[in-house]
Amino acid sequence: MALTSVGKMVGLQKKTSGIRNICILAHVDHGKTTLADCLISSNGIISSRLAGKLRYLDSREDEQIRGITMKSSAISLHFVKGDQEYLINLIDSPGHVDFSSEVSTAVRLCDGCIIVVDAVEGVCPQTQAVLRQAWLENIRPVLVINKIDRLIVELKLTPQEAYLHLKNILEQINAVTGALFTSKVLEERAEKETESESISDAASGDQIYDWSAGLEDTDDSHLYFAPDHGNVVFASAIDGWGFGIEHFAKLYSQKIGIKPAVLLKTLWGDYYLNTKAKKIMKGDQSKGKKPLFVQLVLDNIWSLYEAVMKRDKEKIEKIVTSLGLKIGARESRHADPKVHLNAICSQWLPISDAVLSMVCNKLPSPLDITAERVEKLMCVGARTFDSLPPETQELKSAFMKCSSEGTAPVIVFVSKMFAVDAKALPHNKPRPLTQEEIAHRRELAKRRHAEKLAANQGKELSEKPPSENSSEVTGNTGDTKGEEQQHTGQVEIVTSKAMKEEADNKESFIAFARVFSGVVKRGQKIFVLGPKYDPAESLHKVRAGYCSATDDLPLVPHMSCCTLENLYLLMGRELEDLEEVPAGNVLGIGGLQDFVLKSATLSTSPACPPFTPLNFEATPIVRVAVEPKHPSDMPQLVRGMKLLNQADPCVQVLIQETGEHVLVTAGEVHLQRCLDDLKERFAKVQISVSAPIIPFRETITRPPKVDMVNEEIGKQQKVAVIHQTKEDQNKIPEGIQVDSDGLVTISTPNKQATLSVRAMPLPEEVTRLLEENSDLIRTMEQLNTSLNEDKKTHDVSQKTLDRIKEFKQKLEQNLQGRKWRNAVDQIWSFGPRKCGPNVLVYNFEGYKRSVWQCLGNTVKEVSKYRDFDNSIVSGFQLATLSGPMCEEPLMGVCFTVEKWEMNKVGEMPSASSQNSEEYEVCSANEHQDSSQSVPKSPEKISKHKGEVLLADCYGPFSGQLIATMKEACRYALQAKPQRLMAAMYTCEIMATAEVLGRVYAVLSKREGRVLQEEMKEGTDVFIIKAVLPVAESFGFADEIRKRTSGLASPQLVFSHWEIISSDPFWVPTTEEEYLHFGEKADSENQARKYMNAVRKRKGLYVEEKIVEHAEKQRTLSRNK
Ligand SMILES: Nc1nc2c(ncn2[C@@H]2O[C@H](COP(=O)(O)OP(=O)(O)OP(=O)(O)O)[C@@H](O)[C@H]2O)c(=O)[nH]1
Ligand SMILES: [Mg+2]
Repeated sequence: MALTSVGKMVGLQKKTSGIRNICILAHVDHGKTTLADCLISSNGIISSRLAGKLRYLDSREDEQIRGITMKSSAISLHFVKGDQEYLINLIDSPGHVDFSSEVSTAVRLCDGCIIVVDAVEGVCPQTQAVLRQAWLENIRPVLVINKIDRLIVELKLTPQEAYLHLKNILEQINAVTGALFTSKVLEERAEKETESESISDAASGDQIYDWSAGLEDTDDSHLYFAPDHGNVVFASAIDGWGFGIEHFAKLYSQKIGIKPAVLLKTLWGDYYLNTKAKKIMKGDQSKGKKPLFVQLVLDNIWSLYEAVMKRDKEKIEKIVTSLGLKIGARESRHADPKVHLNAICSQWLPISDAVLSMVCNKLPSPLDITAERVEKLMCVGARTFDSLPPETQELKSAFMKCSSEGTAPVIVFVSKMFAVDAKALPHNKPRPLTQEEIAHRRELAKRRHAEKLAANQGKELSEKPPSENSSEVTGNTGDTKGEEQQHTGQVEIVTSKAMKEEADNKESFIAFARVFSGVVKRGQKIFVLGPKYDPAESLHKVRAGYCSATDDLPLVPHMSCCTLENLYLLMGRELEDLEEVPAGNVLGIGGLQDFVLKSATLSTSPACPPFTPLNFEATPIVRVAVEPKHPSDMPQLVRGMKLLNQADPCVQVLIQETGEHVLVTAGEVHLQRCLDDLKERFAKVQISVSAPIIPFRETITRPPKVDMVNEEIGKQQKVAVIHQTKEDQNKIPEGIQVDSDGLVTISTPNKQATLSVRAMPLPEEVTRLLEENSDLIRTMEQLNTSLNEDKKTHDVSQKTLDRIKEFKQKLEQNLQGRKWRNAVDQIWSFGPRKCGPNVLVYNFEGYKRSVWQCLGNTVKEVSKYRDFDNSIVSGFQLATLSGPMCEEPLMGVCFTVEKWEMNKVGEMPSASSQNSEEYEVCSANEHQDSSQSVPKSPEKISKHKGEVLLADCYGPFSGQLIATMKEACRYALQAKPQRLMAAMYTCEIMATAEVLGRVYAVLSKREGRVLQEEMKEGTDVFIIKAVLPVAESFGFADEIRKRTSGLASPQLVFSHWEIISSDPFWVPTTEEEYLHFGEKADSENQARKYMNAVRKRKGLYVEEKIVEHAEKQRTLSRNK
């Protein structure tokens, strides 16, 4: 097929109803890029022989070498179906978990997606993950079951078995969709219920609670994948074939004389053909009947494969002629039967036709965007759509219309920035000339030639021919005279040299974007709205419709104005210049690198809200520190890291307090790619990389009941008095009282305040709850801050309030018993960073400010504590950010402040006095009394208080309080048994029975734990689910691959934190323990090993005995 010209594409871009923006999603290696190749080859961009081998969209070198996709990339295809023409903007995405952020960026720009599933492997973890992502973005999926050839060639299934296997896969995938759907319906129903509840408050008390009510009256049939709905294609991308059942329904309706509609309904399912009666009967397989699908479809494919693989020439000939195909001699004589097969199949059942017509039929055009999706895109965080300013709400109709009229506001979303070599930009490279241009040049050259001849004849040689415009002479038309060629050649060299120099040291960033409304034009001015931009606050500052020069743009937070320099059509490895792009299209935008970091919303209307942030599934967890090999290269490295940060949606680049430059990536493969990019593209300097920095968490546990040799504690004699005292020595702080129950009491250096703090481990479920709801906690924090500052608060949606209430309830359910009484109501703060998995609880009289303020019942706090409570919270934040073991963040700890005493104002002694007992201590009640008794001079008091509290030799009082609180928390923590927590990966490994043993060996060597092992139905593949500490995971995937000769390949996904059961400070104290471990206990203590490694890395003091008794070593032979 001929290449489609850019002009044609531009024409198609204007017909919005014929546009399909789609992405291909799947688990790693299920054949996305191969499928994309087949679709691309239908447009003549690559030859059909190379389709599947080239992997055209894997344009990076490392993608080709490793054979996995790492970046999503887009290409526009032209497809004709009947008399309709379509423009398909196709995005290929990576399947490896490390790159799941690339999937998020792709999904946001699309209206539909093709889910690819390997017919052998079936539904894998990433298949579920991408289905969930598609679901979260409200985009419609269609299914391609790929690699059916493997069922024939590798598994050697019979058609009947293959049918059952395929049916099974469909059921699995529909089960995943079903689960997503059910959860959503239930949620919606709950919402409706609360609404109606508030209207008719419990009118009928004896209503029966029927949880399935919502499910029954919702039609969900369109959600499921079913071949008879036309949303499933069976394919083998590598062999170039694929079909939907309508193809066969049409074919056989003529042959056997049954209506296509009937066949379409019965071709998939338990139906069989009664040949005598010429009827289709519903039947079961127990009667030995072949289902229609087997009889009419699979049998044919199987026999074709058999014939070609066995090189049965006669049979092949028969099939080929009966199908009316023409196979070239080259293919039919090729040594590899696969080539022959590919030639036959791709003519018989061309995969691109099947897939693209399914896409055009079943997936929506940009015009069909749903109101639900629009509202979801426009409402950030706790906002409701109704709370947006009216101008903003009006924009919804622009979204829905997706209009390209001149008056429509322009709305564009940039989902990621990607770097291209400046040399690859269209205006920097010579492009092939179109026919018209060649003709035009020929004309020019002829004219010039004629002029010259005429000049020669008229003997007027003094005038040179007028010099040509350099932009016109980049190619060689083949028709010009040698003289002109020289001339043009020179111009070309000069311009290209200058460009080359410029391009050499420049990476150009292109924004990967989609136009949701209006027409973007080159040179247009547009607002760039950051994720925190709030139209409600800023709209009045900017005149509506205002978007002129950047200079006099009023200062509006999170908003800037820029010019769209270049617009590109994304064509895989190539980019094509465009002048304008109408609504509904995916495009590349150049010149935004100074305005957009990773993603942004662009609009001509300042009323436009920023789009909701992308849903990222992966948690960046692998950290390394990088530094240049030559210290003088530091500036380049810093610049390079900045570029890398911009070019990758998921990487984090940090500079730590220690001055280290740290990269945080999603996994090993991602890390490798980032380092390669840094070395070769962005920094171009030699770098050295530290060993991965493994994150830990610190926590405390309940005191153990048994000791290290499983003896009950307290029954044996403690013998290790030496250890005991030494341990205590470490902990003895001056002026700090620790009672037997772990309550720590400590005073500020100026003795003005005394705090008592206790640390307790939180139940596991509570920690998990806190982690899951960290976003909610952050929202609560924002609400509370604005409440405290008496700022006008945002309209909080009822939904958010309900979520907060529900969260509180769940906490209450999990924190029961005497020691947690009132704890939930008295939660003061979360930490670290005010949203972490630790809590601060106050448990003293007279204080009332809790995190639940935002739920309404606010009490204005007017106690003496008010001025300083921030210091206490800050101290807690600091303490939870780095624990005493190895300065890693805490997790699952509750600190209770049981006493907070402040000396009575006005009786301030000098700070040097040591005797704190003398001072009168006031409780909150007393304070209230005293403030009532001296109501006349509040200023005086505060002035006095301020003077005394601030002026002492220990520095500002608030600072002292922070430090004291931090110390108190640390000692409280040390009074309890401390433990390290390790980050854990889960992984799913697929392995065949032969290599199973070796997989287990590797797992146990690395402290992995197998959770589950099951056999995949119909295959000899085992699926092993295991957890593995992140600390032991480096090189794990490689080792497994090597040990199993590439048969097993795990993907590691961060799952949770787990307490390491051994005590890092443990030393033997009882007789049994001495017997078992020896005096030094120098056998492995995993927790201590980890702890010391972290301390060493951080340059902290490590208590390690290297040699205890130095003895001269002697060899026996010398001794003789
Ligand atoms: N037997 C068989 N192999 C296939 C088929 N389609 C793809 N493959 C092979 O599967 C491997 C992976 O294919 P890719 O297209 O790179 O897979 P992918 O889904 O793009 O992988 P990632 O992008 O890394 O997630 C390649 O070796 C392909 O040759 C098929 O239909 N049959
Ligand atoms: Mg790929």
